[in-house]
Amino acid sequence: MKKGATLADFLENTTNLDLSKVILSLAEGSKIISNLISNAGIADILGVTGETNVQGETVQKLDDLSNKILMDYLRASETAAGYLSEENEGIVTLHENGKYIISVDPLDGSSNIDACAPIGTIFNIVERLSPAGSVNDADFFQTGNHTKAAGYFIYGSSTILVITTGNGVNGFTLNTENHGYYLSHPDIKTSENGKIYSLNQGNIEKYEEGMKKFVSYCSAIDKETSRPYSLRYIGSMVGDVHRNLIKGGIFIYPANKGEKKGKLRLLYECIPMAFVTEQAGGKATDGNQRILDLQPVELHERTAIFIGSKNLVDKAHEFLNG
Ligand code: AHM
Ligand code: MG
Repeated sequence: MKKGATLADFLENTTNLDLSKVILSLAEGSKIISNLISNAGIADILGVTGETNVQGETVQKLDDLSNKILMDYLRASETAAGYLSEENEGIVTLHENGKYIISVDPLDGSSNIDACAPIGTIFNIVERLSPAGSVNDADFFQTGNHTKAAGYFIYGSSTILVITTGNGVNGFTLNTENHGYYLSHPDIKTSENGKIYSLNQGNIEKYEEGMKKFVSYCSAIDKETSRPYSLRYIGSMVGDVHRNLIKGGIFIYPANKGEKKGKLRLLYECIPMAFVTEQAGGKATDGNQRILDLQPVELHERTAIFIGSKNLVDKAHEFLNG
């Protein structure tokens, strides 16, 4: 489809009506979130709520607001059946007759809010398995191979929706004047090679030997392979993965001494980002298996992740296994 197409037109041509309704309701919610983020300092919604979420993490006021906004908009879509969020302990039935199950990180990288750095909303959509009525955990425990649509909204210098319905990746920029999403990045393909590595290098002493060696490889001088690579780490998965998707690179959050399964959540962070990345020609693993092949067994479970340019992920594997 040509640049400038609306999100609604794009969805009409690429997916079914029920799934479109879910995606469009997420897009409407994201517009409210984007506006709140832009005006956060004035509206006095920076800072924390004083509560911790189910994972023991500090809840920012905007985490909480974003979660409520997305739930409300999804409920209004009527085709969304169930909702899982980083901010809710359990699953929520939105519509007993709904068809889709949505797992969301409402505001990823939220510790960056006060610093005005890019943050995002990540979503993964699968079809429900249960019959009409309340949804159950099994509806959510589907591997990434069952994902029907996934993507993220990045709230950065622009607000952009990057989405796949399993047929390539497209980016839509939010027009701040008429509040529509328009196709600005058609058919995004990520480079096979990259010159950026993104990880929390401050944790290096907690990394396993193979990881330490991979970091040394990235920072070593070698003209032929254009090393050293650049280290770029925002601390916002959406910001880091988006930059690497556009420019080529690898983002890693590995298992380490304090975090045996890494930090990032499988259902609403790693699976959707992996689906987008694979659809753009990249690769995503837990250091061993494809992220999309991992069988979820807990709502908020974590996994290590290696994601981005194919050859860089393969190179990291060489060090992990050797
Ligand atoms: P959040 O979902 O609570 O915001 O946490 C996830 C974020 C990711 O966006 C980012 O990649 C990671 O946490 C950064 O963690 P660290 O500060 O340990 O490097
Ligand atoms: Mg997150």
